[in-house]
Amino acid sequence: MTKIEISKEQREYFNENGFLVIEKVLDEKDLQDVIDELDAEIDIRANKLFRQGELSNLYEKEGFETRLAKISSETPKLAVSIWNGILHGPAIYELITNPKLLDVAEAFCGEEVIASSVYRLRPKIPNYGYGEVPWHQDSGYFEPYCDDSLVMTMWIPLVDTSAVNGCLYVIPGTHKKGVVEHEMHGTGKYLSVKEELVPKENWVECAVPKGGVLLLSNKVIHGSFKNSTESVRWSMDLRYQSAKLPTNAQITRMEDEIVENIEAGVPAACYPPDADFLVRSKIRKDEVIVSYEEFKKLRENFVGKPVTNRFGVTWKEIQMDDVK
Ligand SMILES: O=C(O)CCC(=O)C(=O)O
Repeated sequence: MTKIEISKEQREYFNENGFLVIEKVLDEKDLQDVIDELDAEIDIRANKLFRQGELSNLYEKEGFETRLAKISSETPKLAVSIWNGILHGPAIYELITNPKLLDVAEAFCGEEVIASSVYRLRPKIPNYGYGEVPWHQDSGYFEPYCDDSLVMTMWIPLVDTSAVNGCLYVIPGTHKKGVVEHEMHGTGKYLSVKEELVPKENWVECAVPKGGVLLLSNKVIHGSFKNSTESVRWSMDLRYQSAKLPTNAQITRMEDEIVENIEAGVPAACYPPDADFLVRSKIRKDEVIVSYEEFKKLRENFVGKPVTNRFGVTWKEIQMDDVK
């Protein structure tokens, strides 16, 4: 397989703006396995809701882009039950460890690449409030200790995205100004940059086509708005960092790597609630997670620590209790 190369111009663009769109990274097959896995989950969960009398129709004739939208017009329960990082099937594991994505991660984060379980599945349902993600910096959610390091998000659409179906918007250059104050968003489900701190101009619409990847710095302000179509805007956001940073991945630590030190204020990981794992390495080849079974075990057995509450507000990710 040919290695994905990042040009000098792309690197400079990312450093200058805090984001970069790369088209045609993933091919149809890379994404189809994830789509098939999601289709199968939707089918199982729709049948359960149907048997429980919470759904009047299975909408079996609808495709990937519309079935969950139809189901959600009757109940948000199915969408919420697969939202965020709940699912961890084999295709999701294959996507996180896809060599093309790891080439990109390596180009920015270095040779020792850690993937984080703080990956999220986001089926943005038409006209569903929680689907809009307010302006934020990912670092607002992470440990302050990692503010000045790169924890890269790769935002991966599973369908073509545009302003109409709720693509991402970024405010270029905001990653250079540090982490600004966030508050709890009205939904109680997200942090959002305080309104007066959000630049009012130069919002860039990132209409990423399927197969493309949007790279985001952990400090660039970004968010997404309403989906005004009748289809679901499906996407996943994955995260990668260097093993030199704090990480709870079970790996041998090298001399130049930062390990947890409570007295010195060094956290266990940049996002301690979720499990990190080594996905590419030159010096610890034997410690790379190479099988779905290992990944699954890690996801199921990991007990995380809370993240420092730096803004004094508590928020709770969307969960089933919200849709009773
Ligand atoms: O997918 C979205 O709408 C929001 C994603 C996001 O904010 C993120 O990946 O940090």
